Amino acid sequence: MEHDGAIDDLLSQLLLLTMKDVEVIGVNVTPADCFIEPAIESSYKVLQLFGEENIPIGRSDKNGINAFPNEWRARPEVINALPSLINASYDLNPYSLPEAVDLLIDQLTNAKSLVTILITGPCSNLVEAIKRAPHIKDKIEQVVWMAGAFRTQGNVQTYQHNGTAEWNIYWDPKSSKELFELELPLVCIPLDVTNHVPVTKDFLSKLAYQSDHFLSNLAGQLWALTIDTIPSYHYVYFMWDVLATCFISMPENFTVEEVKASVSDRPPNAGQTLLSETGHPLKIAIDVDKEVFYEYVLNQLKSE
Ligand code: AGV
Ligand code: CA
Repeated sequence: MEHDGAIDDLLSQLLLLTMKDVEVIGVNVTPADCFIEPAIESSYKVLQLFGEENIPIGRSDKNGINAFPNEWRARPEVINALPSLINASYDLNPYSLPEAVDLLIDQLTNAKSLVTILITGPCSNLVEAIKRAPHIKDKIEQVVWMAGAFRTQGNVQTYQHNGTAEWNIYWDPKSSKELFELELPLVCIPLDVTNHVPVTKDFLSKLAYQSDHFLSNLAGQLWALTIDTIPSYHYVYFMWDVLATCFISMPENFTVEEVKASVSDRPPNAGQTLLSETGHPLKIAIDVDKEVFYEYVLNQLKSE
């Protein structure tokens, strides 16, 4: 798993660890939608909840081309102070961890079978890993990436930009463009489908009624941090990464389309994913069975 430390990235890591058929062989953290030290701490604490602290964590020190707002990056710091995580022991030196690209190359090189790469942040580590060690391409079964906005507006609202891009691509449009050009077996879970699954009060209410389960209680605390009061699209928190994570275990509940697309790497639409016949083949999810999805998440969070 490649994540970038935001609240739904941590929830996604947690959810992935509840999936009985999934063996997680490494977690890379990139300081995109987070600052790195607190994000490594929470990532490690989540592994520890499952007794999985032997899963290696890789540390990325990449700087994106277009940084996330600091207010968003600072939010994950709160995670480590939550009642369910504050006392989890944390005896890890974040500076002693392997570098993310090295870890990715090592884990893929040594893998005995094909590997699925779930990316819930930018794709910069993967692209650099393939440049440095092209042989790892043959170890990739599939890349599942929460990224893009194909037939809908983006979620980047900033200077020098026309609002067409999704943030995970916009952070590093150059690597994103290169990833599409590599033509890997790639499935994007873009805003087109994540827009269907907001974090609703109804969902949080159901979650709270099952909060005697430790994971439900923790997840409820995490999602509560995402509820903003301003009722505009840009303040709605969606199940972005959580939906992409569910694609790993329930792909049959998604509608997937084969398309051709490329990525713009310059203003005013840097990071826009453009559908065109001259683009590169990939798959995009365009719909999901919402009821099944919300039910599945609630159910998995009852496992501890
Ligand atoms: O564009 C969605 C990506 C997902 O990987 N992230 C959040 C998810 O982790 C960026 C993002 C978009 N809007 C945000 C974001 C918001 N309002 N707060 C924090 N991050
Ligand atoms: Ca993310």
